[in-house]
Amino acid sequence: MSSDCTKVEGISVVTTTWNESENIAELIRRVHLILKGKVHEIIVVDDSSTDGTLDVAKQFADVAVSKVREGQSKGLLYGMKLTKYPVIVTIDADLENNPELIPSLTQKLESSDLVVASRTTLPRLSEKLASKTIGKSMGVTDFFSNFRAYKKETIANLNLKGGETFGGELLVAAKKKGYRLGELMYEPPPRRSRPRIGGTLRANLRITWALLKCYAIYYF
Ligand SMILES: Nc1nc2c(ncn2[C@@H]2O[C@H](COP(=O)(O)OP(=O)(O)OP(=O)(O)O)[C@@H](O)[C@H]2O)c(=O)[nH]1
Ligand SMILES: [Mg+2]
Repeated sequence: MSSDCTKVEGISVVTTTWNESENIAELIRRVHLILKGKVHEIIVVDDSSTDGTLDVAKQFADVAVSKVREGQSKGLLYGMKLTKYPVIVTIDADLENNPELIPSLTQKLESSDLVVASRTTLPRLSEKLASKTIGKSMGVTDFFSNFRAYKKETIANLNLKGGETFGGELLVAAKKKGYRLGELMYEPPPRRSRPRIGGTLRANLRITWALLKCYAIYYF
């Protein structure tokens, strides 16, 4: 890997969507703007949105594919396997992850194999719990943040065992393979009022279940 991951070798930015037609064009615009002059591509994996997200993505992204709805983790892995550059950035499509941080994120790959952009404030109880438990073992505050930069080899030969783990398994698998995890802290913009993964109770239960699955994968 060259010392400047952002300049020489190219960056593949991957996002997954489910009904993000209001946000996807703006996300792609901001990614292109911040990576202007750098070799890059944007890949959108849409899980059969019903609001026309795919049509918008096809207009602006380099690659836009549709598949059956299987959740964010499988969507991310699917998209990562379509990438052509050695540096991969994953980012949520809902504009809660500032694309403007991508250069700082990829720059940190000089001293790590995978870098997580961690929010300074974690909104959900389950996310705080993950941070204080498995996150401590990983050295990552925002364990379920999918705003990350990866050297491509960290995801090679990776098959998800846990199903939907909101990206947790990707982190655990990389750690188990001995890759170095880094972190970039950032202050997130305000969250939207209706997250796709469910309201407060449902989201907390789903995230806690994902946390248990990640622990099992980490230790067994
Ligand atoms: N491919 C795919 N992507 C999904 C699915 N559900 C959510 N996403 C995407 O995953 C990203 C995160 O979803 P959010 O609803 O923002 O979940 P969250 O960020 O944990 O929730 P908030 O913190 O409240 O925003 C967004 O880009 C969604 O469009 C899904 O079933 N399949
Ligand atoms: Mg979100």
